[in-house]
Amino acid sequence: MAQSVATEKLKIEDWVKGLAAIPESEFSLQNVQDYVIRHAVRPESLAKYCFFSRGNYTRNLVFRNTLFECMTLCWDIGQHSRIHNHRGQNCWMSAPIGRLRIQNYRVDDRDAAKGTCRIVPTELYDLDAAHPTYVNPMEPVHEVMNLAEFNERAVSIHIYSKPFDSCEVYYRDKGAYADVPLFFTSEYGKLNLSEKLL
Ligand code: 2CO
Ligand code: FE2
Repeated sequence: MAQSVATEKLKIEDWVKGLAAIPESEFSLQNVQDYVIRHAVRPESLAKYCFFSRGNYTRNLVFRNTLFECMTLCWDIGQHSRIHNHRGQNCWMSAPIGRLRIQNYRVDDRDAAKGTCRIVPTELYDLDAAHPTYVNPMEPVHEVMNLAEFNERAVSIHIYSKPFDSCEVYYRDKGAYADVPLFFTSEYGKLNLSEKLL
């Protein structure tokens, strides 16, 4: 995946403003990836959007308009996502703090009536500050892992266009998949009231 050649390090708020200045007609996979490569986020500016939970990785909304949403995901050591898709939306990811491993999957024999499929591991790669990436629209099912062996917390930034609040989760052993809702732990720096961080 692309090598970072970031020339500018911005506070997250300024980084998001720059993204929001890209017109909808130019919000393409390549243009946004170019922006992410050229503009890095200052890790210390993420503090307001960082909440860790022993239970699960947390999702923290930084910005949303009708075109895209931007959030931090905070991964404690050993935490990982479920195997999931992005509802056909584009996704760009960077990790200003720590390192994450990404496993992509191919979906075979999808039977929508039965909710069954077979998922097959394909590409495996790492995400860190020097290596931002985007989800391959041709193979959009993946799993993100902060491996115990990395031995450090990670904070990644995800841009989704357009925003989505549910996704498909794939259960490898059962050969099944289902819709699940997605929730934010915090929004705009404020912990959601229903959230009980462990
Ligand atoms: N898509 C997952 C989420 O929004 C995180 S894995 O990386 O895209 O919770
Ligand atoms: Fe994802």
